[in-house]
Amino acid sequence: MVSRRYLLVAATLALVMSSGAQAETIQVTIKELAFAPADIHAKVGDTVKWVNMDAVAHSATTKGGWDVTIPPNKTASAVMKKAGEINYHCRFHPNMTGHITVTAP
Ligand SMILES: [Cu+2]
Repeated sequence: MVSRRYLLVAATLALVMSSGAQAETIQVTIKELAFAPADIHAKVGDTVKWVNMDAVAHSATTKGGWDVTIPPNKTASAVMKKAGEINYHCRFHPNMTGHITVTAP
């Protein structure tokens, strides 16, 4: 006979598995005045985390959108809130550019 406890565990597991993918954190390294990788894919709800390995501050700046400053040897992040194609650049070094494709979760 199947125990009540077993059924509860199975039901909970099914619920967890059907709730979809967990939000992820996608890491972008900044080194020698460049974003690497410069082109990433994310889902709505995911976090993009920039890791600045340079001795100078950088930013991930979008036109009319979010603006994240990443101090030297520090990290900073932004949550992707809506689907779309995002072009970003560094406020301090405009030739530093990156791109994020954000898709529905
Ligand atoms: Cu920069």
